[in-house]
Parts: sequence; structure tokens; C-alpha cells
Amino acid sequence: MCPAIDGTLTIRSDGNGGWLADINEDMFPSRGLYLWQGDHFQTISERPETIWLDLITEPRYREDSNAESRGGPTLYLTAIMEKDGVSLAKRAGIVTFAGAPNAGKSTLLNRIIGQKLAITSRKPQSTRDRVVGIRTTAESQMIVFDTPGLIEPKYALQESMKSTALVALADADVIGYIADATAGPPPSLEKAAGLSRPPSGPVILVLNKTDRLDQQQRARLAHDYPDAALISAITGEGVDALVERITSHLPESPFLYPEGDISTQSVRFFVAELIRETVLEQLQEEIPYSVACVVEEFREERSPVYIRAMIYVERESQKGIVIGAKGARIREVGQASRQKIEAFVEQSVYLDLRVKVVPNWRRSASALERFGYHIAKEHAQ
Ligand SMILES: Nc1nc2c(ncn2[C@@H]2O[C@H](COP(=O)(O)OP(=O)(O)OP(=O)(O)O)[C@@H](O)[C@H]2O)c(=O)[nH]1
Ligand SMILES: [Mg+2]
Repeated sequence: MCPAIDGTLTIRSDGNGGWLADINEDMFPSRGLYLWQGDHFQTISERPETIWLDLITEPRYREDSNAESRGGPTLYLTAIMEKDGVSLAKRAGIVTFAGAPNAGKSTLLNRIIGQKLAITSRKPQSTRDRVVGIRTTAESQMIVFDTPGLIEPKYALQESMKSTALVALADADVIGYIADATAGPPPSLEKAAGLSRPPSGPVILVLNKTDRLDQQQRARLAHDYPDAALISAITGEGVDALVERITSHLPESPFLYPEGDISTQSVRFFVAELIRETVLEQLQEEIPYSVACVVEEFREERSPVYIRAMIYVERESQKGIVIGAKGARIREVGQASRQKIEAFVEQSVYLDLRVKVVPNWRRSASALERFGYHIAKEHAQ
């Protein structure tokens, strides 16, 4: 019979994304070791003190059914189980960030992914669609969904935004409920999202913007919300601990996307968002809320990359404001957008920006669909 492993192997990180295990004779008195590499067994003919372990997924070992032919009992070591009580199997899953508008969800997504993906703004309701970021380490893969702020919808676009947030909540393995720590006690997630029952995934309350609090205020929050993660998405304080906590809730699973991927969304989507972000920055009052951006042509093979994009507004008067006197405003929006897009695609870009009126598009299901917004259907909650 295969000898039982008493306890766990001693594992340490090799500092390079892999793991090293110290193997001793007592643990494995057999002649050979076989490591399961995901789709094949790797033979380790000798018994080194330390062996390289890679891609090891499930804790399981068993006797070699062909042991006789190999001249002795052989172990299949199919996994390394845990280190200090923490499982070393790979973890992967969906993490949804939800919360009130302006709480800092998109800023947090960008920090966790390590790249600016989602647009951010001082103005609320900047995120309208789900933004997906993927964070992969040697042991875990988080698919992070940034969602539109939770509000009571007043028109079709807001219905689409709310529905997007609710679907992302229902899809989540783990939920980060993000609240602005400076804005007073947050309502429960159920209340904020209008859910009839708590979401199925574990919920971590994340109190953001702690950089704007003094020591005393932070201590009070920590006392009042002992289970909350206190963070600053801007300075990064508390974010590593939050990431670790989220990871511990992810299900054990093989990775869901290739390790180099950082999003599932198209470059066109991000380009349109960067233009909309620039509009949010440069234009005041109602205008940003009446603006939608669509990339209509994207020619990567050209140098500079040629991008034709349309800014849609709801009224002729808004078109005049977006274009500005002698086209001054649209030129500025174009220039600032182009710089952001160039940083994103890491190439020179020629941006051809135009403005068009689609009356009351925010209230029109067909216009929303044309602009790529999801139409609110019944959602999972
Ligand atoms: N001081 C401070 N400001 C922050 C922090 N996180 C986000 N902000 C600011 O808060 C504003 C809103 O941030 P966003 O990330 O756009 O917020 P959001 O929750 O995605 O907002 P919506 O998409 O509108 O729902 C921006 O001006 C951010 O710079 C933080 O930790 N500290
Ligand atoms: Mg946002």
C-alpha cells in the first residue's frame, strides 16, 4: 500500500512563480516519484532533496498500478496540498466590484490589474458597462468585473447600467462591495442593489478613500466595521491585503484565461471609453451624461493607427458645445483622447473624431443597442 503522508510537505516559493518542496525519505519510501503536470506525469527518477513542482493541481496520490513492472512501489504525487494551512492548488474565479456611484470601483480595478483599464472620474456614473480586468499570478487568477454604480434607474441607459451590475453580482464568486469611507455608513448591499435576498457569493465590505481620513477616524471605522477592508485605491494602502483576502475566497480551479490576458474586452471598447473619459473631464454639467462614444473604424495596419470615432449627443445645442467655437473644443478633446489612446495601444494614432445627434438616445433601446450597451432583461436575482 501506498504510505500515508502524515501532515504536509514543506513548501516554499522559489521566488519565481514556482514552488519548491523538500522531500524526505520518511515521506516517500518508494523508489520513484511521478509528478502530475496537468496532462502528463513527469518522472523524477532520482530522489533529490528538493524537486521542482509546477502546475500541480489536485491533492491526490496513489500507488502505481504497474508498480511490479517498474520494480517497486511507485507514487504518483499529484498535488502539494498546503503550506501553513493554505492550499496551494490554483484558484480562479469572478470578483465583482459593486457599490454606489463614485465609490472608487474603477480606480480599484485599475490598481489591482496594474494598468488603467476602466475610466474614472470625479463625476458619478462614469462607468456604464461592465469592465473586465484579469489579474493572474502563479497561484491565482481573478477575473474582476467593475460595474456601474448602483442607482435607481430613471431611463433606459440607467436600467441597462443597473441590470449590468446585477448580472455581474449574480455571476460573482466573490463580491467586493465598495463604499466611500468618507460618506457615512453605507447601506447594506442588498438595499443598495435592491436585492430580495443576499447574493450567493461571499461579500467583502471595502471602505475606500481612507487616505482622506485621519488616524482617529480610521480607528473608529476599524472598530465599527471589524470585517471591512479599509483601503485607499489611490495610494494602494490596504489593497494587497484585500487582494489576498479575495484570493482566499476564490474556488480552486484551473485558470480560465491565458496568463497574459488582462481583459476580455476589445481595444475598440477601451478606445471609445477613453474618449468618453476625456469628455467627462473637459465638458461640464449635463453634457457628459448625454454623450456616447463609438469607434466606427479602427485600422491597425496603418501607421499611425487610424481610428474614426463618433461622439453622440442628444441635442443640436449639445453638438455645438462639444464642437466649440471654430471647433476649439473638439480639437482639445481629440488631442487629449489621442494621447491616452496612444498610451493604451502603445503606438502613434491618428484620431478622426466627429459629433452626431441622436435625439434622446439615452431613452431609446435601439440606440443603446447600437452603441453597445446591454439592454436590461430579467437578471438572475
Ligand atoms: N481620495 C481618494 N479618492 C479616490 C479613491 N478612489 C477613488 N477616488 C476618486 O473618486 C472618484 C471616483 O472614482 P471612480 O473610480 O471613478 O469611482 P466609481 O465607483 O468607479 O464611480 P462610477 O463608475 O461613477 O460608479 C475619482 O475622482 C477618483 O479619483 C481613494 O482611495 N482616495
Ligand atoms: Mg466606475
